[in-house]
Amino acid sequence: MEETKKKAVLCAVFPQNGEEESDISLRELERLCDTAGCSVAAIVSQCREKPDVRTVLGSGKVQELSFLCSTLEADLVVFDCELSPSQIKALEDSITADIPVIDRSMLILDIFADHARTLEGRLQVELAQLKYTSPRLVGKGKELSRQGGASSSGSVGARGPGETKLEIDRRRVRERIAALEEELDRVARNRQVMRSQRDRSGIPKVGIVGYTNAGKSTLLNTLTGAGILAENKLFATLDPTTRQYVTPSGAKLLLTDTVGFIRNLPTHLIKAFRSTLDEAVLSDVLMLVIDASDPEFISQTAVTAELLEELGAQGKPTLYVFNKCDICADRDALVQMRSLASRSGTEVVFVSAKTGAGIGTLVEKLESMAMAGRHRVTLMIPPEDGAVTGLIYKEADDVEMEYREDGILCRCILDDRLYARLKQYITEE
Ligand SMILES: Nc1nc2c(ncn2[C@@H]2O[C@H](COP(=O)(O)OP(=O)(O)OP(=O)(O)O)[C@@H](O)[C@H]2O)c(=O)[nH]1
Ligand SMILES: [Mg+2]
Repeated sequence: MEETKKKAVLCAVFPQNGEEESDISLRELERLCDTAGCSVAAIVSQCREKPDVRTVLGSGKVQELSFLCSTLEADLVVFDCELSPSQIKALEDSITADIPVIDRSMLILDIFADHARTLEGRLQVELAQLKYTSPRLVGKGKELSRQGGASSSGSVGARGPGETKLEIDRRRVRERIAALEEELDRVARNRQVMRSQRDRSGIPKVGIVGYTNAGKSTLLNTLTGAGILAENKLFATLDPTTRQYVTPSGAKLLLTDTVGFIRNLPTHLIKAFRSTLDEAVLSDVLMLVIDASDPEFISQTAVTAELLEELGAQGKPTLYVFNKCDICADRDALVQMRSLASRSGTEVVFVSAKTGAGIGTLVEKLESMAMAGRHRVTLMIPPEDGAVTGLIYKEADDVEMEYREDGILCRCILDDRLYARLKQYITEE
């Protein structure tokens, strides 16, 4: 399929001393292109204190870009930074070849559009595209006005938001945005109801979070045989998946895998996926998965931590899972992380979701974190104290009652307070 791949020219500007960071970001942009089914034909980057207001790159570089696009027969141009609608128009006008210019966020949204499977995921992507992409699709609207939605990969930059034609006027875009927001609200309320039903089961919830491609889905598959698509692509997972996992000692946990994080993810994109991210963030414990084989794992972890804070998940008990230890090159960095973690009291484990190494330790740690302040007990309640069963039904979790001649045998999970109160009945824990 190599010959059908679209050819992209990537562009970036960076300030003095910013070259290294820009390179890292560009390498990631290359991977995003690959995920979207494009190959990178050339990279145009320029050191500038400030991006040009009109065309980001300086005029000489724009000429070079135009020349490259023509000679390489490029199909699209992707800027690593955010572009305004007028910058896109100016750039498209300056490039001789009749090809679209898009930015990193538009590319990410294209990938999201391809990977969204659930109704909620699709609605979220369409809404984000209408809000972000549609005002930017100006100059080259002609070719970009195809129908969107479930198109196959490789159509990057050639897709409009959702099923909306780009020619539709602003009023209709506004109406569609309002309708989508309403629909999403309804879906989110449903999710809320499902969430509170699950809450009542009292099973601790574990959110699997981390940078894209860290191995979150692979880890959930290894633990539960969930059969989730895990691949060497960015944003393989868009919709959250929850699976119950029973630890070898019998504790039940609900594990949720969700969309990964990436650097330079605009805040409004995060907001668009807020309700699915909440699924992971509103859990009792977080498993923060890190690709320890990636030379950038430290900065990726910083990005993840920052985004988690933005989502209001700071301070939650977090288990740092250093994954892909089977192919980890930088052992020294790992040793450093381990000693740093032990000094700061952070919980860390080193695993390979692929080979299963370290998974036993991970489960032990996870269980003790998730069950902290919770006691799985068996109670024997004499018939004359039968009234306490009301309290247990109301406040304990995972309750099973067995009515016997000599009293009521009850298995359940108690929090610290209830545990202290019912201590006299406990026969086993
Ligand atoms: N060698 C090795 N590869 C792994 C390991 N865990 C995951 N991978 C590979 O890493 C790639 C990404 O794994 P995923 O599980 O899809 O990663 P993810 O975090 O769910 O990624 P997104 O859903 O895209 O955010 C896949 O090709 C996996 O096979 C591991 O422990 N060792
Ligand atoms: Mg995944």
